[in-house]
Order: sequence, then C-alpha cells, then structure tokens
Amino acid sequence: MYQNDTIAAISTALGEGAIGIVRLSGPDAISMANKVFKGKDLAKVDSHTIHYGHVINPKNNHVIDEVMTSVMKGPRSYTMEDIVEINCHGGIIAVQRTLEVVLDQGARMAEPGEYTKRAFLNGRIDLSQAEAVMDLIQAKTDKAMQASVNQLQGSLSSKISVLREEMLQTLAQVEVTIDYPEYDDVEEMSLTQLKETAESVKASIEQLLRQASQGRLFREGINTAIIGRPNVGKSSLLNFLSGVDKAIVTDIEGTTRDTIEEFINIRGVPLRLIDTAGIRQTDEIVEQIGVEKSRQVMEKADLIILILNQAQALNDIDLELLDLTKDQQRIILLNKSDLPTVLDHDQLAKYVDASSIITTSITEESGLDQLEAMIEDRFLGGHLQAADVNYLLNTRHTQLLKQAIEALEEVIDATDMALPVDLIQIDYTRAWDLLGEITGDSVQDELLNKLFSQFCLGK
Ligand SMILES: Nc1nc2c(ncn2[C@@H]2O[C@H](COP(=O)(O)OP(=O)(O)OP(=O)(O)O)[C@@H](O)[C@H]2O)c(=O)[nH]1
Ligand SMILES: [Mg+2]
Repeated sequence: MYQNDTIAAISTALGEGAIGIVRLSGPDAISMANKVFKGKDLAKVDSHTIHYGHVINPKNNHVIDEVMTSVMKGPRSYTMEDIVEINCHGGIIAVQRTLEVVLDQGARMAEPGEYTKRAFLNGRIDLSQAEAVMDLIQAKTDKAMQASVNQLQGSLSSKISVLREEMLQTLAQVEVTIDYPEYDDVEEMSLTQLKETAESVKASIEQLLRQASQGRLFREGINTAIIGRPNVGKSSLLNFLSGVDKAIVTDIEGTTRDTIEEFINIRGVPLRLIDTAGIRQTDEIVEQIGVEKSRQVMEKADLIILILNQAQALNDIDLELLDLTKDQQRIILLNKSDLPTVLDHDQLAKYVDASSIITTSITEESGLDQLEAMIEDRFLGGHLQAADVNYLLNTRHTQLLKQAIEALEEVIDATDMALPVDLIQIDYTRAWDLLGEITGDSVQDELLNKLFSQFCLGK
C-alpha cells in the first residue's frame, strides 16, 4: 500500500439532499468507523456489504445520526484500500458532525482529489482515467459525460499504449538489426523502419488531436457570439434561447453595453452563448469599450450568429461584419420578418451563401426552430457523434501530444538526412517518453499534486 494514513471527507455535494456520505479510506478506515458506529462490528462483516446503525459521539455516547454504513475492503475498492462509507441523512449538520467524530479518531481530512490520487498511486487507474473522473464530475452535457465515461474506461490510455507498443517494437527490431550486422544495408533498413513508424504514429496522434478539438467543444461548450448592429434583436435572441430574461431588451440603440453569457444546450449541442454590445460608431466611452469587447468576442468565437435587421437596408457596419466573419462558422439571421422587407436580398447574396441564412422574427417566435436545427446539423450532422468524442484531451494532454509530434518530425527529418541511427534514437525515445506522460508512466510528484488538487473534495 502506497499511503499509510487514513483519510476522510464528505463525498457528496454540500447542501440539502436526501443523503450525505462521509467516506474513509486507508488502513484504519474500518477500525476508526467502528469506534463511532453502533450496530454490527464492522471488523467482522464481509466486504461489499452495507449495515444499518447509528453514528455516535464516543465521548458522550450521543447519537448523531441514523445511518447505513458500507464496507469495501481493499484491494477491491475505488482506492484499492479499505473504504468505509457512512450514509447519513442529508443536510449539512449530520454529515459535518459525523465527519468531525471520524476525524477525532485520527483520520486526516482528505485533500481535494485524494481518493482518486490514491487510486492512481495504488495502480488501479492511470492518469488519463483519473482526469476523466474530474471531467465526469464537471460534465455539462450528456455527450460530454459519455466521452468522460469512455475515457474512464481507458479509451485514451489504450490508444496511447498501442502507439507506444508500436514504437517499442520498431526500436527492438532496430536494435536487433544493429546487433547482428549480417547485411550490408543495416543502417538503411533501420532508417526506413524508424521513419515508417514515426510517420504512422505521427498520423495517429494528429487524428487524435483532430477528434479532441471537437471533444473540447462538447466539454466547454461552443463559443457562440451573437453579433450585429444595435437594436437588431441580439439580446432578444439570447433571452429566447436561454429561456430566461437575462439581458435587458429595449428599443433604444446601445442597450447592451457589456457581454452577457449564458450556457445553454440546444438539441444536445452545448453552447456558451455570448450576447454582445451592438456594433456602431459611438463617442460614448462606455459603449466604445463594449464595442471593442464585441469585436474580441467575435474573433475568438467558434460560431457566429450575425443578426441583420431585414426591415432596414444593409449599411456599412453590416457589410463590415459580413466581411470580418467570412472565414468563420456563421449563421446569418434576417430578423424582424414580421415587419416589411427593406433589405436587398440580391445584394446580400453577394456576401453570404444562402444555406447559412435564416429568416426569423424573434418577437413572433418564427424561424427559431430552423436556427436550432441548423446548429444541430452543423455540430452533430453526421460528423460529430458521441463516438467521435471518445477522447477529451485537456491542455496537458494536448501539449504532450504536440511535443511528441515535434520529436517525431525530428526523427523523420533525421532519417531523410540519413543521420546515425543512435542519434535518431534520442528523439525517438523522447517521443515515446512524452506519450508515456499522458498515461502517467513517467510523471513527477509536483504534477500529480497539481492535477489532483483540481478535483473536488471527497472524490
Ligand atoms: N418587430 C420586431 N421587433 C423585434 C424583433 N426582435 C427584437 N425586436 C425588438 O427590437 C428591439 C431591440 O431588441 P434587442 O434585443 O434589445 O436588440 P439588441 O440587438 O440586443 O440591441 P443592443 O443591445 O442595443 O445592441 C426591442 O424593442 C425588441 O423587442 C422581431 O423579430 N421583430
Ligand atoms: Mg442587446
């Protein structure tokens, strides 16, 4: 066993709930729980059983709560250590008091993520699986959750392992060829083998990164900027799609001064919807700042919803916005369709593909179904199903993969230049090590502490 102290924490969210769980893990979990539990002798019960009883304060024998206590003996537990979970009645007081008496017995308060860290240190899960636990806790949509579950089951780790295995085999072959130089073309054969493997592993990593960038959209939400001139209905759209009156709507131009965000879910597609200040020339200082901010949001967005008022002619600002966003994923709304049409459709057609235009009236709630359908189609339309978001790479994974690609590119270049094999092996091995860091086969303590501290308490 890696750790020899026993930790305890409240493992459920703080607040009102039907039950709250105090969880202990470590060599003394059962004996400590036994001291505060009145019911069966937990030292004698079978593993993976649950028992009715009471938590008492051993100092004065007062009953703290009526509880169900489960016992899971290591190594068949989440941490691979002995675990006791005391299911108290929900609400903060009973759970807190139970934790207090457990700590009185000598248990140490667990740090955030420490249970998962122990599962990792004791070898039950690898690092990318541990990170998946965190994603699972934070998942905002079903699809993000599915991806985390896949990762928890080891989809990223097994993918990485396959690549490392492939690299190792080539390396072994190269070593063998070098040790038995019966042929004249040993060097050449080795170069070819190293190059082929480097290229194939590099291609696999690139594919992984591509899939993951779509995965990111699902985890963090698609940054969606609603932009347009003042008064076209941007805030009205935010309010409609989010179902709450979050933004102020008036017929005064320049109502929205600052960006307003709302996380929403449209037909399974998570959007981080950002309402922006209407863009126009203005001398008013607060509005100027708002307009500047709108432009920044627009640049960073994954999806732009550009609203035009079809009851007015296109003006310079509309044309500027159409031009600025021409290379981005965008949807153009021709809003206020309940009013007479003034906007020149032929003129607009010069700037936008008809397939990304939707005519709407937000006040009369028309055309909004089409908007939802288009969003669904863009992001789920065949090319981004849950199966494709198996890999949720975080920044750490992405960086390591990119560094591995760089090392592999050095390998490829070096083989092209026919450099000595032992020199090439240095970069080759570096790529192999970098991949190993993803699954935690070679990581430092500092990194571990940082990673696990991002977890919530009690997990
Ligand atoms: N007739 C009509 N009026 C609309 C429609 N959509 C929004 N409006 C009205 O247009 C006005 C401006 O709406 P907002 O949503 O505040 O516009 P905005 O784009 O956020 O404006 P700024 O915050 O000033 O940039 C309000 O009076 C809305 O009720 C529509 O489809 N038809
Ligand atoms: Mg507004």
